[in-house]
Amino acid sequence: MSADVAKQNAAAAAVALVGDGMRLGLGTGTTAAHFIRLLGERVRAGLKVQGVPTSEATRRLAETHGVPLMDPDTVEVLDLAIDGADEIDAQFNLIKGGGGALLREKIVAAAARRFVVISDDSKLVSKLGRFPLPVEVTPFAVGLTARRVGAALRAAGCPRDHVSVRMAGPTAKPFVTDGGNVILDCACAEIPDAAALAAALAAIPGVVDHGLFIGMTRDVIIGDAQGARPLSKAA
Ligand code: A5P
Repeated sequence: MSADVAKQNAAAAAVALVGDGMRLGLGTGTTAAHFIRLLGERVRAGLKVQGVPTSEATRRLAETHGVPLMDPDTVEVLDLAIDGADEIDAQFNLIKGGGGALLREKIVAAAARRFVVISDDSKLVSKLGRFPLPVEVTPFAVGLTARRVGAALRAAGCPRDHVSVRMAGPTAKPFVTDGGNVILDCACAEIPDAAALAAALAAIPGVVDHGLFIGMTRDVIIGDAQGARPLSKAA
């Protein structure tokens, strides 16, 4: 079974949650792209929604599929946000930001009454941290900030503390986010206490935000070859 079919099935289950008149957060990544494409089909069939995209790539995709967009500045609350994830633990804490969109993804998810994560089962983990944790930082003094991020990983008991600036394209220039920042990818191997590391990273000057989404969702939909199943959060 291809992971893409599983992602499509998870996205289809999420599209079924969308009702007329909803204001939606539109995630970033390959799984969210399936959601946007399927949402576009429903819009063409008459569904009325407005979306807030979590990246410029998602904005372009939504426009391509005819999904109406609203100005993020005017948002008070969104009815529903749908996005993928890089890792999901049993408490539904997440690592996100593999696509470099974590800052807008977190702003949009936090503005939603309901944040639903869609995925195939490869993203389910017992402990977060095998996927390198993305941390978005200002370009100024990036080496200094990276060293402080490494110290935070060590203080949090992570077995590894390798921090590297994400590069983009064949020119080997740093990847630049939609917000004009850069991403530090943190190879930590395992994060013993994700909430504690999240707080430590947020306290470092120069860190704009990080890819740990702690306690932000109660809804995960896992797609497979046959369809999709909602997961229950462990007690
Ligand atoms: C984007 O910055 C990420 O948070 C994505 O949501 C995450 O990388 C999942 O991507 P896929 O759906 O492509 O696996």
